[in-house]
Amino acid sequence: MGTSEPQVVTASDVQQHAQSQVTDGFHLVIDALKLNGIDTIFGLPGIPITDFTRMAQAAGLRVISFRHEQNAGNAAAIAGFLTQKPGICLTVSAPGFLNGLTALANATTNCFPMILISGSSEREIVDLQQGDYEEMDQLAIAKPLCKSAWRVLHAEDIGVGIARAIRAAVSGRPGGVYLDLPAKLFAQTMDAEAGRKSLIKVVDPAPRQIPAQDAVQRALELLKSAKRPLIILGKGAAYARTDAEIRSLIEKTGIPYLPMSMAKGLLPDTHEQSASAARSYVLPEADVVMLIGARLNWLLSHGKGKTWGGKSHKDWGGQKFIQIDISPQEMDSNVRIDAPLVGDIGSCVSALLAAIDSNAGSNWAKPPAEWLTAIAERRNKNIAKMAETLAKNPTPMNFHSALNVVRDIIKANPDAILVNEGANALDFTRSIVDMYRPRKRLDVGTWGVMGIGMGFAVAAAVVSRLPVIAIEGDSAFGFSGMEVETLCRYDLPVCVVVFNNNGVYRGTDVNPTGGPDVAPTVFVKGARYDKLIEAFGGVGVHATTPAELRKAMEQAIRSRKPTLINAVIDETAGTESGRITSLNPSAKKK
Ligand code: ADP
Ligand code: TPW
Repeated sequence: MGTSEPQVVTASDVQQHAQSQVTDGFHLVIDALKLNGIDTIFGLPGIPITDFTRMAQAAGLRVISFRHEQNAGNAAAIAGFLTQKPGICLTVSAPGFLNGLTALANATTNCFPMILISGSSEREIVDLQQGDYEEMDQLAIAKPLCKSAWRVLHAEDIGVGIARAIRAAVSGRPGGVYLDLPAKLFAQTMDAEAGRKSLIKVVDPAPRQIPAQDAVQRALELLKSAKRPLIILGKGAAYARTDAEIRSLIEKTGIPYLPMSMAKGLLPDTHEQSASAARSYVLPEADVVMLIGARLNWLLSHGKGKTWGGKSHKDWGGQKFIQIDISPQEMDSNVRIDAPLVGDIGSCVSALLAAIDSNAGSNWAKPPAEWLTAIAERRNKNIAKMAETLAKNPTPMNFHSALNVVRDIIKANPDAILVNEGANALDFTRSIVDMYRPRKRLDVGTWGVMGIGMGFAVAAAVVSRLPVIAIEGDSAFGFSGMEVETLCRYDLPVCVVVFNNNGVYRGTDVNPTGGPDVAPTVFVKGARYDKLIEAFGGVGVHATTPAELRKAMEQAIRSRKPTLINAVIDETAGTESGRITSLNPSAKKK
């Protein structure tokens, strides 16, 4: 704001700070973050944090600026998921804070570790509600939406504040944390040596939680008794980074498994024990189900109802459940958990493997052949049916013919990170595009939230330096589309593919009154999203056939240039809300 000279923090300023006898709030926050291995901040500058962003950059932190705080927040959240370190989002007061809050709440819901740090206005004025610039009691508002929320008022407490924020974000069930830093704090000074001593390097921020032996035995006995066992892997398992142990458990026991969306690739989707293509068969038929880092929420139909073989939507199917989770309170949240195994996934899976070895050695009985054969039959049939659909080449292009290309591109580039949002664009991508490596699929998660696209894409490229492919419904893309400027500004190797079918879900609705407004789900027809990125120097491509899409995606991966492909999809393709049409309430009165 204002018209004063642009401020630049020079290397000599930094050196001066290092040598000076006093330090201040700005530098203590930066030093505390650095001391704890945090190297990147995602944010958006303004009063009172503009200088902070300059100083952080000068001090060697990577500061990635966004065009809207929600995208910076989503970036921080997914950086947390990908690195097991809390992702940091930095915002200005009131409106900036609120813009970041959706991402904080979403991170908490998804168990992603992140810290939202917001500058805030003067406490005395806020508390007396005297109308300060961007006045808001941010701490009170953040509290119900995250794991913990704190405010630091004194420079000497910054070390403790950052340490607690880090611990809260990554220990136990990971989640979002809010840290309120009033403007006045940044300018407070203190003796540099005392300041240095006040900082805390957090020791063992996410302590292992070793499961009790009797809980391990209970789980093992239940698993052994199973005639039709099934393992479900969730994104907690992907987050835990115990890929080898999980693979070993699955292969040693021979139990078929289902990966939840963001657990795809933990084992390659082409693994012979994957039951993904027989999901609707295995859920109701399984007799013992072991959940590893997955909750029995709506995404798993709450563990009951017809999906699980129950008679009506509230009836249990009669399965017995083993659940591995770090949160003891997760147990019995929807149905009875017969063998809760509480601890971190690494420790739990290792303990199970050790118990299997000492119980059965190499003689662990694989599941009965009838179960495996029945699954294989369904799976092969469904895969063959899908192959037929994918081989078709209709005009205009539809989701299947376009995703057949994406499927090949990911197969050829298994290290690329796939970001995915939309309704049909999400559901079809999840089921058609096989993943081969862990933590390569990032999507709308537990809430099914639109708007994660460009924030996730930026963070994935920044923390991994790997190519990123974002498959976006045209509506979904709109929530964060302005960040294509951010992709270009940082020259990130991101290829955005907008599946453009002229609207939310589809582009075919009509206004029943015949009036001039289009229907609520319809967008401008034939929009050219590719032109958006060209405005910022990126590569824009208009693709109307699978061949054009393939050529453009291959080129994007090769060049590593920020690219946006406007992939024109049949506007009649797709269904209302994708796979979850039934969640729409139906009107009793037509
Ligand atoms: P999905 O959506 O893939 O089914 P969820 O987000 O519902 O997965 O579940 C993830 C679960 O993983 C949460 O219940 C969380 O407590 C758990 N979790 C996360 N990290 C760990 C870990 N390191 N050890 C054990 N459980 C974990
Ligand atoms: C924050 C509701 C779910 S899916 C979707 C919306 C608006 C967009 C679907 O259209 P799109 O995909 O992206 O063009 P496709 O392939 O079906 O054509 N606001 C938020 N989150 C959600 N989930 C919605 C609205 C919604």
